[in-house]
Amino acid sequence: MIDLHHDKEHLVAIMSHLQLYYFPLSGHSHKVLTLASMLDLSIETVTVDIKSGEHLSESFVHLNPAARIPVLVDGDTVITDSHAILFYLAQQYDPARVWYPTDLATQVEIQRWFALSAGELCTGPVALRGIRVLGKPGNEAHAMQQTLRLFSLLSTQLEQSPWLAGVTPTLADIALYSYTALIARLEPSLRDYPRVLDWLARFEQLPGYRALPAK
Ligand SMILES: N[C@@H](CCC(=O)N[C@@H](CS)C(=O)NCC(=O)O)C(=O)O
Repeated sequence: MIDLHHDKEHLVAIMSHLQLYYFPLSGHSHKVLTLASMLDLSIETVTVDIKSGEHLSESFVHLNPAARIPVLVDGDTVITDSHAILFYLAQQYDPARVWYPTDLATQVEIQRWFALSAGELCTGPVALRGIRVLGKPGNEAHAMQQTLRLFSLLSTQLEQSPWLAGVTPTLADIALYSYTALIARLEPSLRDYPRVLDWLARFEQLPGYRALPAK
């Protein structure tokens, strides 16, 4: 049977010209590129060299007044913030509603993980990697404590379900995967969280999985 709705959406995706302003080492950008790859969307990347301060340029701040990458441009639509971009791509280009399912309970769970992704994930793994790998200033002990807190939360959830928002992978897993995997690679004590490591390994088997940044 031909699904006309699906075909129309697919056509929209093919005809769109998606551009992502990003930086190759950015985990927030990696989330977006992962979903695009899993949805089989073609997306042009535009590098913004945040190391040399390109994100502070007048033209970039015009695009995103918060001066942060990633930023998605889809025709006349500009979306900033990785979570808003994930939501947009899922609503616009995932007609089967795999990544942001229609049922309210799952949507609520995804929003809860988005909040943790903008909170504990940033004060923990993002900050810790920044200090250790990217030479950013910060309190390493605090970042480590926050990282352990997040791993504990992930582990408790994964005791109850194979994926963060239930029985199938969703945007919640995409939002949390990149920085969790990057920090697990760096910090040996995180190997004490086998459920989290198993979840990372499961995620890496999903069709369209995109390899992590080099460091
Ligand atoms: N909440 C934002 C955070 C984005 C973010 O922090 N991006 C970093 C790179 S990964 C950035 O642009 N940093 C620029 C700066 O540090 O001034 C999101 O999820 O997109």
